[in-house]
Amino acid sequence: CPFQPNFSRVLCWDMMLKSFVVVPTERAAGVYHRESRSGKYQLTYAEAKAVCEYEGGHLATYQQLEAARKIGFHVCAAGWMAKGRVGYPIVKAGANCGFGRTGIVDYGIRLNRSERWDAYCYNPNGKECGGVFTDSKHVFKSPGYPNEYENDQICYWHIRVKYGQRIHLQFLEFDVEDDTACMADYLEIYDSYDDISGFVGRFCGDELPDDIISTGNVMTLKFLSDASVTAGGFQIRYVTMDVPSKAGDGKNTTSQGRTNFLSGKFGIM
Ligand SMILES: [Ca+2]
Repeated sequence: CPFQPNFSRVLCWDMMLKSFVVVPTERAAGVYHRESRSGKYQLTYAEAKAVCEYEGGHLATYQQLEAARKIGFHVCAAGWMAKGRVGYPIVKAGANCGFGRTGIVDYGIRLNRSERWDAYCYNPNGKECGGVFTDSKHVFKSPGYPNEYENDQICYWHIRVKYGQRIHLQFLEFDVEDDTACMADYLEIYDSYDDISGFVGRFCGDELPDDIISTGNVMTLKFLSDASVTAGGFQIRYVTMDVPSKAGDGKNTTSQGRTNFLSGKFGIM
């Protein structure tokens, strides 16, 4: 243990997680949020566990959720964790979520396992359906790509890059069940930490959307498919842009950040 040679390895690891030491990305990046296709707060503990296990992972531990939070994982929805614990990760304090605090909002170990919440899974080798990404570039693929995605998917991708950087999204392939209002299957893009604020657009069909450039250093992508009809899926690349630019002015961007969402005022680092 670099701090206290007498500490046990477990305590040391716990201490390192709680300290400034860089959280191993691969450990944190395997954490993702799941909700029932029928909406928020529909999963019992057994169901939440089954959701994660069905995808080859397991319910995230409190420590894994906190590790993910430290690299920017922010979700305003309480979910089951391992051992029947419930909570959610807050990076940016807000009046409407997390009681104005940051950290894991911890509801503790629930005695009643029939309560219905969302789920936090951990699976570093899972299919490409969500997680938190801090690299300077990455290509998101719809689950199962290049095969068609399956029915009843909900994936959240959280992009958190360095403070001062922006995120440039480029659609490489795009084919999502088409309907006029994108009610069936869709990809939504948010210029914010979560899918509550900063809505940029909802996309479906097989036309490649224009590039999108964030106003800050975070973005959230949400993909949802309903119970019937699938399609080819998508590949979306992001790269970071170091130099603050006048994103939103260019004709190739559809980002519509609010006026209080200006460069340099919004960041997690
Ligand atoms: Ca569909």
